[in-house]
Amino acid sequence: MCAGCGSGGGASPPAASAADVTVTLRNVAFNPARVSVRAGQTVLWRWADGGVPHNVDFGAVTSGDPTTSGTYRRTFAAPGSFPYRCDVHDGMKGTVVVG
Ligand SMILES: [Cu+2]
Repeated sequence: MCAGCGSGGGASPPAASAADVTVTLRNVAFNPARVSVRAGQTVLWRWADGGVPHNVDFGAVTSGDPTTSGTYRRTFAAPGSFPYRCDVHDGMKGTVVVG
């Protein structure tokens, strides 16, 4: 335990909790761009592209403003195909397929 550590540098949250699939944001791309999960499972996006800002934008749901670090997770309750993009980079797209 480290009671005095305070909020720290924001490198990574403690105990990056259960994600079923991880997508890494690197080289101005979502890696992998297409992932498949089952309904009720969680996708974790992890920023790892140095100083290049990205976000995850599903339209109605987004990770927020573009950022250069951190994580975002979303749990998909219903089956379907959910395309998303990065608001900063036109060609940076991904899809979550929920079966
Ligand atoms: Cu981007």
